[in-house]
Amino acid sequence: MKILLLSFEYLPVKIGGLAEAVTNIAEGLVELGNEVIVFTPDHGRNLGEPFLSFGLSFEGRTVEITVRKREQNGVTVYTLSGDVLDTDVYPDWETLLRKAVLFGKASVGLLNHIVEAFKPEVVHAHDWHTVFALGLLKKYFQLRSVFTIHRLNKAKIQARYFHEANLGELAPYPDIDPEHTAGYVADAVTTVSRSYLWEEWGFFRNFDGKVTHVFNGIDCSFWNEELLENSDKPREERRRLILKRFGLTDGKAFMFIGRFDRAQKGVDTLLRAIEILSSDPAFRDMRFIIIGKGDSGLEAWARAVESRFPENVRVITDVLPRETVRELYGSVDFVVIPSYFEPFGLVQLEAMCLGAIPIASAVGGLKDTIIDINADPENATGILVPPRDAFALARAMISAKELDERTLSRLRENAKRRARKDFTWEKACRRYLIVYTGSVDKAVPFLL
Ligand code: NHF
Repeated sequence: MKILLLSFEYLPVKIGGLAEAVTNIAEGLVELGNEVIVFTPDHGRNLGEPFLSFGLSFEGRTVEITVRKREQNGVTVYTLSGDVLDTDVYPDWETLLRKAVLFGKASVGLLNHIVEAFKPEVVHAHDWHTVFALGLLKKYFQLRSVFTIHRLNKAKIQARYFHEANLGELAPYPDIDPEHTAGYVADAVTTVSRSYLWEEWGFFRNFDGKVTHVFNGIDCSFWNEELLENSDKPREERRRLILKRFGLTDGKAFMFIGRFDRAQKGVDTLLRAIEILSSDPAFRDMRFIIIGKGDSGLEAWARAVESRFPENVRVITDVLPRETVRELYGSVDFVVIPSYFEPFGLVQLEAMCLGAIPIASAVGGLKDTIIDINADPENATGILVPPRDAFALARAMISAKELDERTLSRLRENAKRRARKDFTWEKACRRYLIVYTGSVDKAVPFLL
């Protein structure tokens, strides 16, 4: 099949999980024998060889667009540059909206040039930034189209952006939700986990009849125990060494890695849980490595917790090399993921590949990928807790600390197996192919 993917992130350009997801989908589709091309903004990176230049009219002036082309692991990646397409990936809101419009118009210029040689059978757009490109490619080329939501943004934008994109027909009201418009335009709408779809049914119900989920995958070839620096040492020894590296003595090790934000990742719930735990005798043997940065208030709170409990808590606000993160996953006992919501989540699966047991909020993709110890002790791969509940998280961490070695190794083995077998990118891509042809099962609200 000939497939065109649209995305604002594509490796090596990476801000969040979107880049990993779209790149793995593209490469997985190629491995299954499909021809895949990607349109993405250049973001000022100059990736690839110059391929094409053309002018277009944007905001009442002429803008010169340059397209670069590269082959990356079997995928043909076209990067579009010129004017606001060369800003940071996500500049300020106003510039981002203009960038999304220009990306849409430039995409039409590019497809016009290559369409005789490569007419896509489907266009697969990722997240709201691609709404104008999706709408325009559908309008001018009548392509079958799929829109995937990796994370709902839930913002409205003024209709004038649609008018500037020559898509006035999609903007009958002054304020438009671009995710809603993309869902309306597309022939199929997908999101990255079943639970997230139902948690956000208030949004997805607008597309009832053409909505389904396609789980993301995980590539365990990098997140692999055999590649650890200390792969020859037993896990307790690895833990002792990694804690020492971060200036801590040995103890049960819990790790958090993620953005310090107030909307999603829930580091505040973890900090509060640590404060609660600090008065429990079990706390003496517990170690917490907290990695991330972001909101300055949360960073200050994390630092304050670290200086109150210097024997137990280490906060790392530097960006760690992926290899160090891998060493951590392969050495700590537990990874804590206290997200308020999580469309799919990557951390839990990276941890599971390397035998760190996830303790996570029972939301979205976390709930779908982790089998809870209390719900199914035999097949469990981790521990689920209610979101935004620091007391529940504190209790779960104490009971995790008390688990015996046999139970821990069963959880680890189950988790590794589940990550490697049940959540592969190949599975995801096979399902996308079924979505592309229209024969996929749907989310149906009256079926239990
Ligand atoms: O894994 C890629 C990622 C998800 O949960 C993640 C998120 C953004 O929030 O699909 O997209």
